[in-house]
Amino acid sequence: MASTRSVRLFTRAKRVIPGGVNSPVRAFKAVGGTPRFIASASGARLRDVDGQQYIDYVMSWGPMIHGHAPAGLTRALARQARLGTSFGAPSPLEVDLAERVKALVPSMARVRFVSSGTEAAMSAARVARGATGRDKIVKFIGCYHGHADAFLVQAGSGALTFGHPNSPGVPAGAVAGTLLARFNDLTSVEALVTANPREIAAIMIEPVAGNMGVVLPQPGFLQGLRAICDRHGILLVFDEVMTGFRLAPGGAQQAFGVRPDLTCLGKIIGGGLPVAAYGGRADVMDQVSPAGPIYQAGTLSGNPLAMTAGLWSLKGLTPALYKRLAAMGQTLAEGLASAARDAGVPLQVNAMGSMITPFFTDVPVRDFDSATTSNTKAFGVFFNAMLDRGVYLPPSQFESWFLSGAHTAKDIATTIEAARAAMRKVARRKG
Ligand code: KE4
Repeated sequence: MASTRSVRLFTRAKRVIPGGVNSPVRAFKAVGGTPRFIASASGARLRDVDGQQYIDYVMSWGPMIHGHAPAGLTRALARQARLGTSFGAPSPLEVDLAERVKALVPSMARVRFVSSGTEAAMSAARVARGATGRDKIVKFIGCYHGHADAFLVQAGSGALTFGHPNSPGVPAGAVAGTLLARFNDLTSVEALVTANPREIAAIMIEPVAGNMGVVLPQPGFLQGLRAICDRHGILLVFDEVMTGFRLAPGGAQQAFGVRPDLTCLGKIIGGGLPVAAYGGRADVMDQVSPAGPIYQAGTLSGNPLAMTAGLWSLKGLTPALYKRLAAMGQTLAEGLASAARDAGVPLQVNAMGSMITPFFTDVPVRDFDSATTSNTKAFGVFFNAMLDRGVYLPPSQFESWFLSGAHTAKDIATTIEAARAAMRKVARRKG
């Protein structure tokens, strides 16, 4: 049952904040019930305002790869806060972090910090247009690149969850240059390139999609995009806001060995503080103001408090961490599949490392169309049954679960036990 304090807070919140939340997917609308208002978090756990604890698989939608409130991070932030939180002037910390990012993601010869993944993606698109002199961008149905106008076309994440992937308020002109391809379908990309000769500035993609739920690139798909871009003078942009530092220290581009021209980063890069970045080839990025004419700016970009969190977050990306995350991810994925099988619930589990999505469908999920065959009612029953058992999942079928270095084998075992009971409940509800 929802905690009473959360119910009262949600009522208050809705009087002053649209839908009572500051980001739609948090509102539990897709799964029903009252969002839990969180009082504190530590390690792999959240504690709501009534003291109820949960094993957390949202992890702030990805940033907390080391878990919540690690002591080293909170100490570093306390120290920096006493030295100042934002100067509006260059500081050594942003140079340190930019060098660290370049060392981990070698394709990023230049890095520009911004404060959200939305800013990173919209800036990367502008730079691609400015550098090529072309206006059109290819995106993939079901991928999400933040809420900038040009990308709110058949977008994923919350836009998909609430069924308004094309938002009101986005003028037709803003999306006229946005072309839609299908994930894992190179033919759909080639058709757009043929139909728009020398007009496409960039192909932008989540190299492992997370915003229609986790959807992996089929063998050769990313390599195929690279070849199409090379043949047609198109920039390949990897939106690694979610996959960056998550799937490997160098992100999906390291994991799959495909080098994009531009990359967007977010989430883990800020360790839970508002940091995102875009960057890539020097000949492209050196056209960004003030080095060049393409304008982009931000009051809090590179602020020392956020840079401190980012530096701490990236320092801890050790091989041992990724080994543990991959092992726990595999155990959890197998446990979910087994729980569904034993309960007779159709389930497809897509996973890579510490990103997982159980789709409530018997159709293998390889793109938006197959993802949307999922039974979202069944997911809602599963979600609430897990929440009642102290496991906090992303409140949408079309999101990725995230693990952290703070999760333990015991947490995974507890989660699988809860999933066995929750799957039996789904089966009874024929949700
Ligand atoms: P933000 O503007 O929310 O920082 O980043 C936008 C963004 C861009 N690109 C990718 C690949 C992303 O996953 C995101 C944001 N991800 C969602 C979770 N699916 C954020 C959660 C939310 O909207 O509250």
